Amino acid sequence: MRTQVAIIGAGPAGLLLSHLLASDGVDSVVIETRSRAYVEARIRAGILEHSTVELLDSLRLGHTLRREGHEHRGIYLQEPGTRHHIDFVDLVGRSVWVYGQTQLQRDLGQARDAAGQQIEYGVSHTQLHDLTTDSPCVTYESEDGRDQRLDADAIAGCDGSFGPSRAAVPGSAHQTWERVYPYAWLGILADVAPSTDELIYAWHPDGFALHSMRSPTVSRLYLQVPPETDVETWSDDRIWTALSERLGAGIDGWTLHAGPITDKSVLPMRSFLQAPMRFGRLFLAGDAAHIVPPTGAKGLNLAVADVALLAPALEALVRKGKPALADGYSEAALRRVWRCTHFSWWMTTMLHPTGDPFDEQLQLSQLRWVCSSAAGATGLAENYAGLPLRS
Ligand code: RFL
Ligand code: PHB
Repeated sequence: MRTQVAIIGAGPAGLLLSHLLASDGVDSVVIETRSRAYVEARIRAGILEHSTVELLDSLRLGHTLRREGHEHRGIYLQEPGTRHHIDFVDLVGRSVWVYGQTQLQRDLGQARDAAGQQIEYGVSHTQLHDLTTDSPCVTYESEDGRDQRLDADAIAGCDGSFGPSRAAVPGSAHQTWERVYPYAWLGILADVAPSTDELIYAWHPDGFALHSMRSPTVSRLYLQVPPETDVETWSDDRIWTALSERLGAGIDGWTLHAGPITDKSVLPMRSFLQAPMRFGRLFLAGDAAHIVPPTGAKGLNLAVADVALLAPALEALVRKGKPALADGYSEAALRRVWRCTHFSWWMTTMLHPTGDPFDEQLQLSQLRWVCSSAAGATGLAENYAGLPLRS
């Protein structure tokens, strides 16, 4: 098989890239290890930045999002006894949208189906070859057990944090940075109406808690827990009691509504970055190149921002033979990646107590400054609502 761009991974980065390339007249084939049902059911991100929503609108991918998603003006930040609203619209003129990654994944899948995109699910043994030549290729085994070879002008590694693309770059040709945080999140999905109109990020001496949501009838909530936590040690009752305490039951008569928990998992927290995001004819995008802790809601949005830069670069390279944008891709993408890496680290370290009394006082001092100073609140709003794409 031959195509112009071989895309490894049918997550948001891979599917959106194939969509952007097609609108620029570039052919691609997407390969994916998991089944389509698995990819579309994976519960992950929930917040889309302003620029992500604008991009989806501009590609006519925003109808369902506009109909079923929910626009939020800002977030609540709190410490015990005090809840403060940070209004992004007032501060920086931009909002965010609550829209599950599962929903976005389905929208992208349907749009690619309508365009006749070739996507192979259920592949295995994906390997990348000849990356430093003008004709790289990917080999893999298809779902029905046949050996396949996909020749291309370029390969887009959109295969997330455990895919083979990142590892295909020789150690001598890249640098990595990593921060592993000494805590994890216990995340639940519950069939209960959210107890808040906008997300609540709560600092609490027992640990951070977050009240997010997916729809008017489904809530998504998180608790800071030790990294080695066994999910079985957290009964539903224990989870709701901890959430209720940490999220501030009693603040101005507020209460948390409990309901049936439909999903429960523990998520490790780390920052990771591999640069450059290019090796020869291999271009990395999304989680394949960088991971951020979820506190700033940046992972999915960064994946979108990467492919918004990568698509025109690949179009110029493979259709017009002009390498300038491709040569500048990594540096341009990394500016935003580092900004989001810093913001995610900043939000994370402000909100997760580690038991050190000095650090806790610094966290509270910073939180109070963000809530009381226009400069502090604007900084958070600007980063959370998202910087313009291609800035
Ligand atoms: P994905 O979504 O991981 O997709 C990569 C795809 O590559 C496939 N793959 C392979 N395909 C072929 N051959 C191979 N050998 C392959 N190996 C792997 C995988 O099966 C997969 O389908 O990466 P992508 O596209 O870069 O998208 C990144 C986002 O998924 C990720 O950053 C976000 O989910 C992060 N994230 C959040 N981001 C936000 O912007 N806002 C949020 O509120 C937010 N919350 C979250 C999150 C991530 C979470 N988890 C579990 C990681 C909350 C959670 C809990
Ligand atoms: C989510 O809804 O899953 C979510 C929202 C905001 C975050 C992280 C996760 O910062």
